[in-house]
Amino acid sequence: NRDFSRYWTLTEIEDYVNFLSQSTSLYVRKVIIGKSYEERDIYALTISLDETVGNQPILFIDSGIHAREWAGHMSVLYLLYQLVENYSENLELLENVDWVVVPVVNPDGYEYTFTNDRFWRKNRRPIDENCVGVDINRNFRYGWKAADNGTTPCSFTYPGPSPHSEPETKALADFMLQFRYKLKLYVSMHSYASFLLYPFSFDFIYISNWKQHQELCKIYVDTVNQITKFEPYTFGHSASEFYLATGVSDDHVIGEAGARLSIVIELPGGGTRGFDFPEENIEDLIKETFVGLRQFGIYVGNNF
Ligand code: 0X9
Ligand code: ZN
Repeated sequence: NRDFSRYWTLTEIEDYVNFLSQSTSLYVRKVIIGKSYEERDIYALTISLDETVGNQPILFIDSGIHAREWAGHMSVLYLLYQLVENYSENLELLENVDWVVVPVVNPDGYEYTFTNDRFWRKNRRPIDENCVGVDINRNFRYGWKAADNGTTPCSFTYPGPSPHSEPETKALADFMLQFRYKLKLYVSMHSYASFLLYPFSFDFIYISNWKQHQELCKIYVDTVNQITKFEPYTFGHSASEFYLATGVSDDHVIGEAGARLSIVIELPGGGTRGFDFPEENIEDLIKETFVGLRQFGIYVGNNF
């Protein structure tokens, strides 16, 4: 399955990842990093030209923390296609960078958006008689509940009873630690806003290397805006120019996993509610997103 003109089911995604992990032209390894609440595998693909991931600076990218943000999953799958199947055209992205990719952080939620509710966001762990799900992107330990946003279990940004209470959060957080200090750039794919965010989210404070973050955001935004068919991008500081959000992965990776750079990509919106980006445009979107992500790869290769 290599049809990038439509959305893929959870099974199709896993089949493709399994297929890619059989590559013999470079080192592609599928790592099971944990299980979801409903006991689905959560997996990563590591991609590098030599056997050891981490000999080169690592670019770590995830998608699917939020179930309904399907454009993110597809963008990451297309990136994997370019890095693995089309590697000979992308050698400059592999010679100086090792890639670690988690395409579906929240498989239970993703499945649920196909079967029950297209706009489901959280995971699928029942919390009380009435409410299901924790927002994985409020459940990370660094800055967890630093600002009380008064959420209840029914809220769509419910942070969970304690940090890393959710198996999906714990899987991602533990797995990241393996690459501590080798992690040069973390990218988390979300939608929607046509906006790039840099830390911090949990408070109105700036990260020490905010200028470097701005430089990198500007490269992505300028590159993609030249070719985009969708709402052009802007970028800015997460808490002050987007909104305050605590316990997010992009803060956690800086605060607890030693990453140097951390960026959230809020892809362009579309459809009826922004998250349901139209299928007829998905191929154009993921191709232009790859042009931006390519710049990230080149930047990491040149700067670390
Ligand atoms: O709120 C979120 O978790 C992210 N946006 S989304 O619409 N995809 O849900 C953004 C998280 C990062 N930072 C800030 N919100 N400041
Ligand atoms: Zn999101």
